[in-house]
Formats: sequence, structure tokens, C-alpha cells
Amino acid sequence: MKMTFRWYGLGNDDITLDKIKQIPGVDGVVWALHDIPAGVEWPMERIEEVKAQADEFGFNIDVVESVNVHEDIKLGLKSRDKYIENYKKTIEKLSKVGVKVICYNFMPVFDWTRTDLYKNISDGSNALFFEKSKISDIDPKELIRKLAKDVTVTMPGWEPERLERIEELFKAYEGFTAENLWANLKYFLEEIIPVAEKFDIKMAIHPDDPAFPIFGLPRIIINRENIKRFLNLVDSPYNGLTLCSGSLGSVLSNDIPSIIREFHDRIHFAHIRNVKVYENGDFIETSHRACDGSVDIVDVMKAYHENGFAGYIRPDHGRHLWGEEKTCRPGYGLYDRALGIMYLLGIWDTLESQKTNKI
Ligand SMILES: [Mn+2]
Repeated sequence: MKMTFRWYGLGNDDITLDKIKQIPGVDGVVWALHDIPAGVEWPMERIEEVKAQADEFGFNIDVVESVNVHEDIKLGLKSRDKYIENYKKTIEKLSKVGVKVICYNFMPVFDWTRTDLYKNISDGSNALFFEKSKISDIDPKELIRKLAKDVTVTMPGWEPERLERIEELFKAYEGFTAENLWANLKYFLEEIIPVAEKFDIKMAIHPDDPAFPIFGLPRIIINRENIKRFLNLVDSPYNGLTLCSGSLGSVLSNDIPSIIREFHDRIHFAHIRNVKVYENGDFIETSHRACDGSVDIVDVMKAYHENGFAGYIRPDHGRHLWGEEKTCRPGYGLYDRALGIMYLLGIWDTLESQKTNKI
């Protein structure tokens, strides 16, 4: 298991590399060129710049999150081929600085979705919240306006240039089914995976967040059956998963530890996060602690440990603590993610000790 921490880049993240350096156990930063729009080939000099910045602090940059997939690829438009070519060139370039895993997602229009970015919790902290009834009533444009008002930073998955085209995008997806999306994902994988194999980079799809369709748009990476189908689209170790316990955990019927036990050899990157799911389908992000949420994080770590998981791992979102919501990206404060790492390492180290009979 290799512990990492997401970093939004120099000048784009209040949580700087020198701060990350002080969190125990972190060997690498998970990064991206967040200002490069989906579909555009990443410039080599910008990639090398990040490598040099991380080198200064002794961090690896083995994991990229994300190289975003252009909407035309998801829609299966003729223009997809040129965007796929750019994606391939980006894979090749990333291999030159030693990147091992690329995380991406295949969700139409919206990336992760919440109804509140700063929902108050009784202990005085706040966290990302999803209110199911609100999403069924609200116009997506209104939700975007509401979230944009609450936040001053750009959020991955909510890039302004994409959201400006929201009406056009919804029109493009009219009549579009889950089967269309499966077919377009297969087309993408059949093109990309041989390139990933050639350059020894594991592709790792992130589950849909939340793990159910919203605004009438299909979502497919949502449960065990669909993950199995996904892995069989192209049966190669290079066609793998970013297993996000929080995204899949938004649906109580998803048994995350058993999904990990079944597919561990195709999981290249683990996002660990807990969510508390309510009976009405609402959910809030919680501390990593198993008893605070609906996902048994102890069993999640056991499932990785017993299978000798050697991939990358990071704490996913955290609550905003001690007033940090004024400066941090929603879900990406320093404190709760650092606390989460200590919890995860605590479980892992205990399991390791048990294995060697030290305890
Ligand atoms: Mn995640």
C-alpha cells in the first residue's frame, strides 16, 4: 500500500507541499494540470514542471487524477477520435515522468454532485451533503448557480467552460441511454488500453458519485454487477479501478469490502472515505472512522490488507475543520484528510503487526 495525498498544484492549493510533507506516511502527491480543458493534449513542459516541484520534497507523482474525458467521447460523436488521439499522446507523455496510474471517470455532464458544500454538523465542523429530494426538484442550472455562489475556487468536474454549455450538453444527451454510454466507454477503452499497456500506465476508472443516475442522465459505474461488466469490456490488468468507498458507499446495498475482495487485483488506486447514508437516501460525508458513517472502513482496510494490496491509496474528501472552509476546496481541507490518514495507517499498521505476530 502506497499512501498519497491529493494536491491541486502550485498556486492553486492552499495546502502546500511543505504542509503535506508533515503528514506521516505520505510518499506521493496525486495531481493533474487542472487548467487544461478535457480533450487537450497536456504540454510536456508543464508535466515536467510538476515533477520538479514534487522532487524538491521527495514526493512521487505516480498517480494522476484526472485526465478528463472529453464529452464528445462519452457522447460517441465523430469528433471523439481526435480527442482520443490527444488522450493517447497525454498517456505517452505522462509515462516519461514515471506516472503509473491515471484516474478518470465516465459520467455524463456532471462529475461528483452534492446539494450543499458546507452542511453544518453538530460538532461545529461542516461537510459536503447530498439531499436526495432537492436534486429531484432542482433545475441543474440552478444547482450550478447555487454552488458557484458558495465557492470561490474552481472545482474539478465543475469546470466553468463545461458548465457554460450546460443547456447544449443536456440537449446532446436527449434520448441517450445507459447502453449508449456502455458502448462509448467500450470504444474508448479499446483505443486507450493498448496504449496504456505499451507505456505501462494503469487506467483506473472512478465510480460515479453519487452511485445512481441524476437529472435523467445515465450513470453506469455504480455497483458490483456493473464493475464486473466494466472490467470485462477489455479484460486487461491495465483496465482497472479507482475504488472509491465514498462514491459507492452512497448506496447502502453496495457492500464495499466484498467488492474489494472480489476485484482487488484490478484496483490500482483506492479512495477511502466514509459517508453516513440516511433512510431517505440523503448522505453526508463524515470522518473516516467506521462508527461515524455507513461504510465499515476497518473492514475496507482489512479487505485490502488480506489481499496484499500494493497499489496507491489516499484519503478522499474530509470534513472542513477549525474554520478551514474559508480557504480550502470543498471536501479538500487539510485537517480531516490528515486525521483520516492517521486512522487508515493505524488500522494498517495493526494488521501488519498481527501478521508478523507482534500483537
Ligand atoms: Mn473518490
